[in-house]
This record gives sequence, C-alpha cells and structure tokens, in this order.
Amino acid sequence: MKSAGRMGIHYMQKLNAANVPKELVENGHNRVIEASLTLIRERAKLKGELIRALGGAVASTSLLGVPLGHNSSFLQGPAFAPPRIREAIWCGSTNSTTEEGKELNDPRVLTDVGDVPIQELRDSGVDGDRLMSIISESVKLVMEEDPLRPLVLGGDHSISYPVVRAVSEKLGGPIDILHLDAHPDIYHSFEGNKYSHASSFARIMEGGYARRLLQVGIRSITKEGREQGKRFGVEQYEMRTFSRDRQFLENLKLGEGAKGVYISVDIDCMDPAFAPGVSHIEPGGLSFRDVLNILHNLQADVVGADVVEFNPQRDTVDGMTAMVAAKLVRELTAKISK
Ligand SMILES: [Mn+2]
Repeated sequence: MKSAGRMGIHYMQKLNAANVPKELVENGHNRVIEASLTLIRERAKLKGELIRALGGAVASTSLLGVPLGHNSSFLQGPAFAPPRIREAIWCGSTNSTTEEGKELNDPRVLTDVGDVPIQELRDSGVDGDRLMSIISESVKLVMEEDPLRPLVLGGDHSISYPVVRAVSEKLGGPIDILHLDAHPDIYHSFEGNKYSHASSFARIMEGGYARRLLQVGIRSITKEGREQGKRFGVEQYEMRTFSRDRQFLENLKLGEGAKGVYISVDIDCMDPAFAPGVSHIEPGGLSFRDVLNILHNLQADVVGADVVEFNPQRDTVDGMTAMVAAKLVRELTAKISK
C-alpha cells in the first residue's frame, strides 16, 4: 500500500539538479516563488476589492489550497484534495446555503484565492524550509487584504504549522487552537522529518504560536504523544471519555484574551464510517454531527481554519468523503464570515 501510494505521485519528486550550477537553480526557483506569490497577492486584492464594492464585511472567508502530501508518513494522496473539495462545495446535489443560513454564493461570505503551487515549487528545487515559508507568506498575503480570513484546504497536516505561524505572526500574538483529530500530531519529529504531518503541533507549541491547544477526537496516541502533550500544556480530549466530555466540548468558549481562535480539522477525527477517504483509518471516532455540534456551538472569533488529510485516493467511488470535507468547509465558512 505504501509503495503504491507513493508511486502514484512520483512525478512530484524534487528537481534532480546535481549537475546544474547552483546559481542557475537558485535564480530559477526565486522566479517561480515570486510568480506564485504574485498570483495569490493579486487574487486576494481582487477579492478584497470585490467585497468592498459589495458593501464590505467584518470578516470574510477566503479559500487557499495547499496541495501538499509529501510530509505524510504513509500515503501522499492529500496532495490531490483541494480540487476535489472545491468540486464538492459547489456540487449541484445540494444548495449554497449553510445550515444556519449563510449564503455561500455571496462573495462577502466566501471567495477563493486558488492554490499555492506546491508541485511547481518543489519541481523548481525549493527545499522544505523554504516551502514552509512560502506557505506562511501566502497566508499573510490573504490576511493583508482586509476583511479576508484564510480557510486552508490541505494537504496533509504538516501545513498547519506554517499556516498557524502566519496567522499568529500577522495578528501579533498567540491564538487559541481547536484541533479535531484522531492523532495529536505532536511527535518531536517523525521518521527524521521535523515537518512531518505527525509533528506539526510540536512546531506550533515550540514557536509559542498557541496560547491554548485543545485536541478533540484523540484515539491513537503513544507514550510520547501524551508526554509531549503534558510538556506543552495541551488539553487532550480522548474519544474513550467523549461521552463524559461531550457537554463541555459542545459548549466551548475560546479566544478571550488571545488574538483569536484557529480551527484545524483533520478529516480522520471522524469515524471512518462517516469519512472513509483518509490515509490513517482509525475506528471509534466522532460522528459528523458531533463535529458540527462542536463547531456550531463554539463561541469564538475564528481568525482562520484548515481542513486537512482528506485522501481522495482512498475515497468511495461516489466521493463521499469529499462531500464530508466540503460540508465542513461550508460550515467553517459560516463560522468565520460575519
Ligand atoms: Mn490524524
């Protein structure tokens, strides 16, 4: 399974530049980076102008795709998720109104600035550190354009680190994070990769980007995961005690005294019965309605969010998980936009 999953996207390997002069490669990837950031900057500006022309908004959700899968420890399919999620958001089988009545067709509620071209950047020889910085930079370009707030479509969970870093830096202080996941993703590093999708929250906590981190849906956690959780003061809510914690988790109030609240949703927080299209199938998870109850009842100023780890290569033929991911994006949009 592992090799098949990796082979499927082996064209995304890094540029083989062993015999090419260093300056030539450096120059080339600088131009590709500049072009990538320019496209996102101009699209964000355009959406900002459109929203202001329509009368403005206090906060407006803008989608930013980050099709990155190579920091996964098992399969890399999440790189293919953003277009599948977008397709499902606008699928004709449903309408454009969220459960609580927000109209997604209104650009003041939802816009899209496109994808960070991860494949093109890697192909031009950009390394891991630089790639993370480009993701951060892209998020900041979206936030630069008031009233846009980023809702990031992953990608594997490694992207939450550069995204949260950008949100916190841009707002000038730590934020509270609500993290829904089967896993705590808090290993110091995984298989030697400090940017692994299993380590993103270690990087976030080390960086001081989060004041509080609440992890909900946890049911695959090792000794190191618990120790790291303690070390960083993480509030870990495990599935085995969910029936006891439900009342509290479905009535959360976060972000008071912080710069805002960030929501990170790993699709595998849900039971595979609801969302089979994930790389790490982990039975015993939240229902889709559990997740919506937590989100709908949350009292918070949501400054950014991500939906990660949807793996289209493992979805049903009808794209059931794509619809699940899309509905989460729709409901998160309703939570952010005002
Ligand atoms: Mn997970």
